[in-house]
Amino acid sequence: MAEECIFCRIAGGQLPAEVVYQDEQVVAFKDIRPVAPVHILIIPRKHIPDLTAITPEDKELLGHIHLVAVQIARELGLAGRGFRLVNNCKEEGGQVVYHLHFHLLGGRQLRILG
Ligand code: IU
Repeated sequence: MAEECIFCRIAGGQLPAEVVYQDEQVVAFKDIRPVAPVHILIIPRKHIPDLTAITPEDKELLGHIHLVAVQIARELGLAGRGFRLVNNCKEEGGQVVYHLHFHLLGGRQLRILG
């Protein structure tokens, strides 16, 4: 855990969040500034600053994050309609919080990225 990392503190329960799913490896919670009717962040408990910091050791974790995303999407009725799973990587990718996270977005028609 990185002491100064907000998402590590959310994962550790030291900061509040609307958690929708958690297990030994990941925590999923509602984004505080949602841009869609469903906007959930899925984070590993392990502190990984951004996507470029992953290693072969994280293969199983990354697969697990995707399985959790689909499970949450199903539970929220999005699996049939569709949704988006996004990672913003570093400055030009629009990353603001430097703890790896995936945005699960849905509940409205999403536009092509650009
Ligand atoms: P980004 O991919 O790093 O740009 O996204 C960070 C997201 O984290 C952004 O959508 C924020 O609204 C969200 N967030 C949050 O849900 N809770 C927090 O305490 C903080 C940021 I700081």
